[in-house]
Amino acid sequence: MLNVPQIRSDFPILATEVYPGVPLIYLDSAASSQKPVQVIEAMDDYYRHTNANVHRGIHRLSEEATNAYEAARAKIARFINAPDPAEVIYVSNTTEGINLVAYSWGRANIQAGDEILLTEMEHHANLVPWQVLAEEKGAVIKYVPFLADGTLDLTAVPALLTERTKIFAFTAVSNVFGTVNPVKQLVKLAHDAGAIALVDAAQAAPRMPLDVQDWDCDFMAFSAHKMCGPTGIGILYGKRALLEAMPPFQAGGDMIRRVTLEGSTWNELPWKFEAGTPAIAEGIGFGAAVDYLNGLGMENVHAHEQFITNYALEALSEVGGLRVIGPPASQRGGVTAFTLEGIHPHDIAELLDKDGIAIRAGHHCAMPLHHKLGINSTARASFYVHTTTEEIDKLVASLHRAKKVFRL
Ligand code: C6P
Repeated sequence: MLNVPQIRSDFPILATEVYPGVPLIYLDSAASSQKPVQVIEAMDDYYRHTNANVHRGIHRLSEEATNAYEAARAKIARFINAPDPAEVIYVSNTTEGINLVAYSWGRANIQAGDEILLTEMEHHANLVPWQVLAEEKGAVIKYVPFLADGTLDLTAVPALLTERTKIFAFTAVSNVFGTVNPVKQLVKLAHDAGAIALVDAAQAAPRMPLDVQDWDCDFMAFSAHKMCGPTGIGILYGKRALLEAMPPFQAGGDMIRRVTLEGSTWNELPWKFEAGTPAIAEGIGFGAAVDYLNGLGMENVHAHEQFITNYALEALSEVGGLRVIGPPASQRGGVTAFTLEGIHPHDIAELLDKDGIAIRAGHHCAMPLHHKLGINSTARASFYVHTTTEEIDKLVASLHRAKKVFRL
């Protein structure tokens, strides 16, 4: 298990008082995680000592910056067990990673009448790029339904995968239900039907070990900022053969081999997909975040989340009128969305904030999921490596206070 007091001392922001005498209780890691000092210092060190552009200069600083930036890519490749760092493309976030696939692979491979399979629990980042593509190409989108407990209806998947299905894109962990989906099984079903599989790992990468070779997924995207790293960077993993066959996503410097006034040829992987000066400090910070999580051990991170989630679900069940959506703790990551009868989720979030507790309220960029449940929004508490049972107790006490304010 994790040494939580020691971990807490790594996160400077956890010493913040949100209001005088009111310490921060950060339960919004699923939106963006806090950053340990190791990540902050790696980025600070780059700016102080090796700041220069990458892949361009032959001067010492540029070489050092390039080495650090590419070393981070290699660490990320090992973190997801990618066979080759060239299959790891830096992107700005999960959203850009999925858009890259929809624009580059999608426009080259999807034709009128082809089918794209998604699920009803997707984040907008894994819905809208496919809707835009389908609209443009005259393709059809189908959705795997979710059941009342917030898990996917796995029995529906085989019939939804037809000979016209080109891609099955789904989330590994729901950002609302917290549901951990059976990725390996879903990828196999896609492959058996002749489709490729894309995994949205935005919520999985921070909380469990990832292995793209074991999953056998064709693409996978996630963001650094939800896993102790900086904003502005993420990765798209893709199998080499697919990436080689795809046209570039954006064009400009760095992604070319040779440019003449008549035309251009493309750089090799991964740089073919990385146009312009990249987020260098962020790449280095991403590498430091991977080092940090590896130091904790992803199995331990996962075990801690399960422990805290279990504790939270039990504690929340004692609040009258509170309804948690999603499956039991054994089937979910540390994301707990709920409604409280008689109080709007935005009012819950505002009252909790007065006690220093940061949660998210709204549709969490999953409007179709909420629509199916017949609600507009939920309140969501999300946990991470620094979350303690005392913080959950304070969440529950604050919810009781909120009910009193509303005379419930
Ligand atoms: N979900 C949340 O509060 P970006 O914004 O590109 O880093 O990540 C998009 C994204 C994609 N898929 C899933 C499953 C996600 O949870 C997210 C981000 C945040 O739930 C911000 S909306």
